[in-house]
Amino acid sequence: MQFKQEFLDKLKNAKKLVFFTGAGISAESGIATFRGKDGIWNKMKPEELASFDAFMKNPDLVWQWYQHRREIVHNTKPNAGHIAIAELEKFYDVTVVTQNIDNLHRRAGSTKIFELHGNIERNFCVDCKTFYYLNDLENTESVPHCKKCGGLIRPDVVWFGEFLPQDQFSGGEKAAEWSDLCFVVGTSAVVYPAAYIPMSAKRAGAYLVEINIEPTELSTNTDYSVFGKSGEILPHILEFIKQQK
Ligand code: BJW
Ligand code: ZN
Repeated sequence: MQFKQEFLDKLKNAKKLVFFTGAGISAESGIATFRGKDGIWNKMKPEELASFDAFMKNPDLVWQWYQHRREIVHNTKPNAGHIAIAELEKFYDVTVVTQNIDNLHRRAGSTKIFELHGNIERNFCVDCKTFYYLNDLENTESVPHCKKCGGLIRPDVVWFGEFLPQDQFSGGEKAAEWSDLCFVVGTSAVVYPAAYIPMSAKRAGAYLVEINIEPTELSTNTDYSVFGKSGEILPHILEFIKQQK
């Protein structure tokens, strides 16, 4: 695989890398993306599943949808893209800033991760905010209730109209601004405020590299766009670095 020389030179001299990732990086693990031909939002309406109003209107339906997605996540594994990012920690200071809730970066071995849209493994009570992991819950076929106050338990993910966890967003934004190279991998970059992060990185001087199977909203603003599957491209980048060091 041939990469642009300017990119390879930046990579050779870089110390801090940020990977800003979206659903596309997990596509090769068999997890559906949101938009595009086979995207989740083609079959389901986001306003009926991914908002607090939707949850309060039909908590069992929303809970069961997340249970179904948890099963998919539990039955899959990180792919070559996740693993290459984790291995790059041997050569660089690497931070992952992910919009994904699927835990696959952690399972691949990445150690510095900011999760902008929460984590499917965690849940909390909408009333008293007590956290629950799945093992803490007995009946998970219908929406569970809080052991302390009886409130509804929801997944700890960020739905439309909700604020992102402030520490995760500001930590991710700072890492991106301090990075030498910011890779934007497998995201349509249309959901805000997350999509501000790559632009903040570029404004602060980072070299912006996109890896996607097709052009996105961001493509006209990147320094380099590499089109192809992240599970194929990222291992090539790792190989190049291994040969240099
Ligand atoms: C591959 C590949 C391979 C495939 N290799 N690549 C109008 C303008 C601007 C903003 C807004 C607006 N109206 C509303 C808003 C705000 C809204 C928003 O941004 N909406 C836009 C969609 C218009 N944002 C919010 O509501 C956010 N909160 C907020 O703004 O708070 C402030 C506020 C508070 C109170 C009142 C008002 C405002 C919250 C956003 C939360 C997003 N939540 C979700 C669900 C998370 C939980 C769950 O998973 O169920 O997050 S939605 C969904 O989209 C999910 C994702 O993280 C997010 C981003 O999607 P992503 O990852 O980019 O996936 P795709 O499918 O879009 O793209 C996949 C890409 O991969 C594609 O490009 C493929 O080509 C590529 N690909 N295979 C490489 N093998
Ligand atoms: Zn409670």
